[in-house]
Amino acid sequence: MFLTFGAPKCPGNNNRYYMGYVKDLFKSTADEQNKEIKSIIEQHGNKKIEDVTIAQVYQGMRGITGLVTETSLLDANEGIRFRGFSIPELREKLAKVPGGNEPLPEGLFYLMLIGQVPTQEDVEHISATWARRSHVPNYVFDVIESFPVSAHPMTQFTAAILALGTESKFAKAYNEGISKKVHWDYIYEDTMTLIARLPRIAAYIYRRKYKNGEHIQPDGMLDWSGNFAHMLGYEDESFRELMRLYLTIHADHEGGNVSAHATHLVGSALSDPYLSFAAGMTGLAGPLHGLANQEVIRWIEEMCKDLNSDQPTKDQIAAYIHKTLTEGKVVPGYGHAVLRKTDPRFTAQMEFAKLHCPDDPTIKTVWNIYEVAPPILESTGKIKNPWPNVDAHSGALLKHYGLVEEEFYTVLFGVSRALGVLASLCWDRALGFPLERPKSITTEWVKNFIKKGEAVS
Ligand code: CMX
Repeated sequence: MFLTFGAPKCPGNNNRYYMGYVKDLFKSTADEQNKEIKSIIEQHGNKKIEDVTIAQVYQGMRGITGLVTETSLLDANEGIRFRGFSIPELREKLAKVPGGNEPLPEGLFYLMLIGQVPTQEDVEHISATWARRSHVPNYVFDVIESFPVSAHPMTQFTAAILALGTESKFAKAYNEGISKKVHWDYIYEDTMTLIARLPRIAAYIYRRKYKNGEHIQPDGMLDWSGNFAHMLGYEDESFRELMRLYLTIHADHEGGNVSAHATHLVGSALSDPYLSFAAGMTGLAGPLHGLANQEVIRWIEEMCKDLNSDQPTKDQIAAYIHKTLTEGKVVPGYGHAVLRKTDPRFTAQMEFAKLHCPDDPTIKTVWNIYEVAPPILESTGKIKNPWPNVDAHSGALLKHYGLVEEEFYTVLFGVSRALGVLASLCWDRALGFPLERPKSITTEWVKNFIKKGEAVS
């Protein structure tokens, strides 16, 4: 049993932990931030951060600073920091279950939302709130059931999120004509409900597709990740610990990645959080982004099949990497648009594996790839980051515990990603960020621009 805090106390009794205090705290924090941002724009709004090159405009806007995301910041060499805290720091500072070693993602959500490390009571309050809101209406299951079982889990997941959106408090209130000043309130309410319900939806898809539709009822006394592991059908405490770590480290990676950016962009049109998050999930389902976790394990399994070995040698792995590159394919799990070093999310999973399952053959293969791949990728001369990203390790760990259905892996990523992108959506509305609408140009425009420049010089 995890929850020791019980029902949140009521307002007016002088206790900080009254029902709804997190929302009030969020609002007062955001009001302060809003004042500061207004004064920054007033005093420094005309200062230039950087110039943009023609190459950047053509090549996926790499390196262009174009949006504010308060929840986390990515450094190319050091990796992600959530509100200033690195992953090793989060593992140390965030609340855990009694006797546990891994941080509870509820704590990370609080940190991203409020900007302060939560107390144990704060974390238990979030856990209790999500447990209370976790009931998924039957029509959402009907939508999932309407898909062929063969449908990709990310397709079922996204459709279920859209179905759940018929309950959006924001959409309803907006239709009734609310003031812009209270948008954040309804976005916050939808956020809490949506996050609370995602594990049940994801577990339903998993059990339907892979376990003959034998569903497992939630256990409201468990933490968010523990209950998710339980509903998936994994009762091993060390798997629950893996889920706590997994759902923490995948939660956020600043604002420019496809899932975060898509959620933010769609949210800027005042689409409700369900629509916005579904957009993020359709982006996460791409193989260059979240689906890479599925691709990694497939690539390893194909290599093993090709070589007729469950633990290929380093020379064999090197040859297979060369073969993959020669065939014009990517080596999944390697490279990154921003990072230029080993992803600390990879390292955190490696540390977990060293402690819990160091002799697993697939995990050993992941570690051998880590030794062999970077110099080969670097030698191509074009791959900017030859180091592993988060997806290079996650599948092998899941497989170790028996969660071998790799098509489902991106759904796990998605459940976690909700924490970051929806906390950010709350911030977007609390700060009153406007509709996002960058300028695009044509190649004709670029050619004229070059001509004009040449004429002047
Ligand atoms: N294997 C083979 N080629 C790779 C590569 C890899 N792992 N990583 C980059 N490249 C190639 C690119 O395809 C590009 O080739 P072209 O010039 O022929 O188009 C070239 O190297 C330069 O790319 P880059 O600037 O280093 O990388 P990008 O910022 O364009 O792309 C990413 C980043 C992640 C899409 C890319 O590294 C990749 O495809 N990696 C494999 C897929 C993957 O692991 N994705 C997960 C990322 C993490 C996540 O979002 O979950």
